[in-house]
Amino acid sequence: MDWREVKVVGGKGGDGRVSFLSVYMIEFAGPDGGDGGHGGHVIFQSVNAVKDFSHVSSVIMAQQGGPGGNKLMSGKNAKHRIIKVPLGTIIRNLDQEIICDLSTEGSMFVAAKGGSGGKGNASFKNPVQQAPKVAEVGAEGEVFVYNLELRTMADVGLIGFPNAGKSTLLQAISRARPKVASYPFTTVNPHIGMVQYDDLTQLAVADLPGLIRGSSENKGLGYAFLQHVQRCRLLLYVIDLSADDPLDQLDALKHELEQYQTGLSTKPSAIVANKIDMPYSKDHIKQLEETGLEVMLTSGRTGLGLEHLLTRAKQMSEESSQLQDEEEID
Ligand SMILES: Nc1nc2c(ncn2[C@@H]2O[C@H](COP(=O)(O)OP(=O)(O)OP(=O)(O)O)[C@@H](O)[C@H]2O)c(=O)[nH]1
Ligand SMILES: [Mg+2]
Repeated sequence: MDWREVKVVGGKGGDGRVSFLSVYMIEFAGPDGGDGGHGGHVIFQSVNAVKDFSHVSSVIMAQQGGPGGNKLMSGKNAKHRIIKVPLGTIIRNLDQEIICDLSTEGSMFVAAKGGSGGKGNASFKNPVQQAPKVAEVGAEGEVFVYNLELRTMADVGLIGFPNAGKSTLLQAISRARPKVASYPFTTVNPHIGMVQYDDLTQLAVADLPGLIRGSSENKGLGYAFLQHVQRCRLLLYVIDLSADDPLDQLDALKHELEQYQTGLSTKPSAIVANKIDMPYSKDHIKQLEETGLEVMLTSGRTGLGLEHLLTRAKQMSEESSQLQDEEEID
């Protein structure tokens, strides 16, 4: 329920009315058809209390405006239809472009405007045409299709190929208990673990399902979760040192991120060179260090290097959040 396609339909405007007034002693008292009311908008509003899209239906229509009456009475404006969505909802159009990011409590996005009400015949009266028999029909509301998706707000994202040891790491550093097994694609949903520090601060670390070559083209499991990567402040590339050619792993991971969204692989990041306890694993470290990224040597299994990893992860994510704040002020 962290993704949904919805069609939104603004309410139709009410029709204008054709009517002529006839009162005592004046048979032709002139046109008195009122205007139609406006149709309602469909609006998305982000609230913290809502956690997923399970209550959001796939077609959402707003009410129609009321028709114009006689005696110049306007039709009723329809109420807007407000749909509550979770904080961190991203709204994309069908070209997958992000058009709105509802990340603060209470913010709203007008997804489909209602049509305006039609004018009644009274509005068409002019010196030449004293008894117009025309009125406008109400305009149709807007119709759009959007994709709603939920971005998890983790500080740190663990990115890696299946079996690299991401879940083992998360188990070792937090109380989260994602499944660990020696086959690929063990993790099918992102897990978030909270790392507790002595100074009472916390860091949310996301264990994301393994990426493979072609994930950005929707191969394997990773695609649906690449969206979560966008909001992580720090990316940790978890590289399996016991596998062939770690540098190639890193390039492939970066490539998939970049294919998914340009600029994603240039986020603040570091390399977690994992499974350092395995034989020959140290042979590849130099290669990784030459990439210019900081390399942290770890073993999720023996616990080696985890303390250093946590200290640096905290420092780096704080640095990047300061950077972000400064950018926002600019
Ligand atoms: N020797 C050694 N084995 C490890 C280490 N970390 C993980 N493993 C083993 O590697 C295998 C895969 O570990 P997982 O933590 O499930 O890997 P993952 O990256 O979460 O894999 P997916 O969920 O499939 O993407 C398991 O058999 C782990 O026991 C490590 O530091 N050293
Ligand atoms: Mg896993």
